[in-house]
Amino acid sequence: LVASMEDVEETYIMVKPDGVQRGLVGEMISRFEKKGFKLTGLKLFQCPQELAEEHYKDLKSKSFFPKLISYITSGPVVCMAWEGVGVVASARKLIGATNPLQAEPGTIRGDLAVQTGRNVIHGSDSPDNGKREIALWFKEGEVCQWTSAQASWLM
Ligand code: 3AN
Repeated sequence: LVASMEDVEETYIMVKPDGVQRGLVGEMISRFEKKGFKLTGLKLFQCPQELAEEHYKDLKSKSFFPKLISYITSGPVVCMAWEGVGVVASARKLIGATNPLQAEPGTIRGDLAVQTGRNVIHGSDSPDNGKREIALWFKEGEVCQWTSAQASWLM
């Protein structure tokens, strides 16, 4: 069963500073790999203030915005681009609810986090935002296209 290229989406996934500091990077990458998605971009990165503000610009009016910006810039993050059929919604399911106490066991936040303000990972909420965020966090040449050995039977 070969999916049409039109069904292939891309999403921006980011291990937040608490995930890096707690040594959870491998665990989180592993969940997306095992699911069967394709990693097309990966880097450890200290996020500058302006980029954090641009990324979260829709939340600018929220009371927690300053705390959110200082959290995201408090240490390095791991930036990832993932590709696959239905990857945007599926990644959100793998990640779980924004409030980790409401996230189902088995999800990343449900298994690994407690506080909304320290919820270890970000995932784009729509295909359009996936494209926008990958363009925001990666420079040209940092996202790679490659053919997975699994492609012929999984995709
Ligand atoms: P999600 O990351 O699940 O898409 P959004 O887009 O509603 O959730 O919120 C973006 C980020 O803002 C969250 N990941 C979280 O870090 C932070 N955030 C959202 N709501 C709160 C809140 N009530 N208090 C503190 N931080 C929040």
